[in-house]
Amino acid sequence: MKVRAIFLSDVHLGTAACQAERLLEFLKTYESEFLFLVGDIIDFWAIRWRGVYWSADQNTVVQKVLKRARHDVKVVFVPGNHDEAAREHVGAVFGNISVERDYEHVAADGRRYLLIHGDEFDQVTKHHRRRLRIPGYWSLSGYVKRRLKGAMSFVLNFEESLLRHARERGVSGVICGHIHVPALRERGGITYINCGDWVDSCTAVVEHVDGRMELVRWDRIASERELRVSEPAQPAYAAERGGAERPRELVTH
Ligand SMILES: [Mn+2]
Repeated sequence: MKVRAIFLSDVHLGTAACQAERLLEFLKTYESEFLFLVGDIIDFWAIRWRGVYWSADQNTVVQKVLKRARHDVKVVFVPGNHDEAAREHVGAVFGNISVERDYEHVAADGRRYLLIHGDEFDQVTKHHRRRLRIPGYWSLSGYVKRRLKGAMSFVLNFEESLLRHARERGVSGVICGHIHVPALRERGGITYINCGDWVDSCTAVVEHVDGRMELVRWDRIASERELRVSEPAQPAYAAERGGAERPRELVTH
């Protein structure tokens, strides 16, 4: 399927938790003019503390991204906190991939979106996790999964901070990642979009040729396909916009 842009975050290559096989299925299905990597693509943090886990599928993900960059797809990498070493290279171009601290993308409908990983708006990561050597997503996953007091307010505070930042920057919306809670919703005239991740939720965001943004839940699509193999072809994506989402449903391990 041809879309205008693909937005991915929190792939966590280099860890056993990365669902690279699912991401490859997604990338086989979607082609785009733009590919935005919104942070925590390679998990240097986990590699440093736990050692590297690198599968053939993870290798193929990297190859596919580099190949797209070579073949006229504009690829932009906005580093996150797990690949923050790349932040030292902001402004540089590697293999046709430009590295940016944050990035403004103008959608086909003229709406401007600020792309930012989001860790600087997570007060817990900012002040505690680095010191305690706890990687953000693991503790947050467990936190949300166990429905601990404060998990929901953590998510809402994060969204609120990103929306405020978008408003200050005068953009129509923000596209981020970091907390592994996929979302696409409007609040106060500003669109909050979180790409989710490829550890728990297997989600990505795509911009259609008319500028419409869509949250693609690849896990759901893949399991529907498996259930309906004998039925006629299913749509290649599930449209879903807005609506409140309960984060605990999105954390599956
Ligand atoms: Mn992160």
